[in-house]
Amino acid sequence: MKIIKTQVGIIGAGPAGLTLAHWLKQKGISSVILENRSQEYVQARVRAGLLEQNTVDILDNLGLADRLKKEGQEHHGVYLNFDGQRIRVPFGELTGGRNITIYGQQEVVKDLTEAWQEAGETLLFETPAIELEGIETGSPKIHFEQEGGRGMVECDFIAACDGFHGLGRKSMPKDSYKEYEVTYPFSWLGILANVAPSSEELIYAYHENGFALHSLRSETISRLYIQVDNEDSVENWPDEKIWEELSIRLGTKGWKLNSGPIFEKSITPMRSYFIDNMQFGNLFLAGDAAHIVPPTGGKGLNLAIADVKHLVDGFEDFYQNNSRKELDNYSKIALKRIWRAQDFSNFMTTLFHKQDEHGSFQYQLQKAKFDYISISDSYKTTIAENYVGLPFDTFMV
Ligand code: RFL
Ligand code: PHB
Repeated sequence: MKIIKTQVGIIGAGPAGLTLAHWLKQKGISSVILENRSQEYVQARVRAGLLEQNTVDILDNLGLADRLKKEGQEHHGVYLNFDGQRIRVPFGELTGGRNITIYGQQEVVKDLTEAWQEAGETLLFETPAIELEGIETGSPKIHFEQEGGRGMVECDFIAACDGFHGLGRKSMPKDSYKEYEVTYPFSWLGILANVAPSSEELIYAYHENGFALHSLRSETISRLYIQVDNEDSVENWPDEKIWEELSIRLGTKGWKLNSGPIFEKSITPMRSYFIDNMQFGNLFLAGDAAHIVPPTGGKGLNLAIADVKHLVDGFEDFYQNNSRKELDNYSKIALKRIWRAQDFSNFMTTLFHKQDEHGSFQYQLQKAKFDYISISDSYKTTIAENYVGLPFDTFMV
């Protein structure tokens, strides 16, 4: 049996696991990463694109942002549409110069994976963690499978960065946390298309046909989403129908949507989920393993990286000062930001999605909010500072 010894055993090579590994290395703490899927699969998985200022700064400080700085696009504002009326929320002047950057999650994953491999560090693909042992002790173990054989990681701590369906959360005793979950009655149909973006900045739109979002990946690739029913399937959405619907929902006077060949189409359900305790003994959860937010606020990946920041603080305190104080506070501090992000994501989701008939009480509340945002700098500031992400020193325990 293959036995690997390290200080922190990391499950999952998504944004959380990879960032944690690099950051620990910078602090002189060793780790290995186990990943269920193949390298090709992980690097091709299309997901997020919006990086908060904190996330960009962290990757930059780790020396992992060279390509991001070159190819990513910094945005200084966002457009909000309601019934064809468009307003802009500028970031710079409302947030003291903080911005967002558009750069695909799979590009982040690719950059971090390659840098880890180039440094000669261990990342085992197609190697699922199958069982955790001794998480309540100082020497936990991760049992894994590889090419039909078995192996084990012997470590001081386990970091479960293994996403929503991972093993980490399932390995916590059921009575060690409470679960909170909201399933929204709609989903997103997301596309990637070979066409120049029709807007330099993102557009979130409420329309009586439903929500739409215009995002982008590069000067030649657009990323767009529309609200669909939970029971809907991509077969019901030929390319022409998608472009027609996007054009209606995002439309405003004097603006035209560019259309082009669609090369990726998928449907994502909208869900808010989290647990109120992200650690047990020497097992710590980070990222989607512990929480899911609906993508309307662009917060999922950014929350995962924020968890990692607090986890690194904890491990550094442990290895440098022989203290568990920061580690013991991990859930408490991480959850402050998670609650904030749950609220903001829920706010953006309920503001822009069609939930009830056009003209209903719910609709009037949404419209009243939008009308107020359009005249109030305070409301715009609230949106801007949440959207670009609050600085780390905002949250204390
Ligand atoms: P990930 O990325 O799911 O990575 C977890 C990894 O763990 C592996 N794994 C295992 N490995 C070994 N053994 C096991 N037993 C394992 N079980 C699982 C998995 O294969 C996987 O590689 O979690 P992480 O690192 O926490 O990252 C979270 C983000 O991926 C997620 O929050 C975002 O993609 C959410 N999200 C967005 N977040 C943003 O911040 N900004 C956005 O603009 C944004 N847009 C989005 C999104 C998510 C979307 N979808 C498809 C859910 C748009 C969409 C459409
Ligand atoms: C994306 O570009 O994929 C994206 C941007 C903003 C969101 C969600 C997804 O709120």
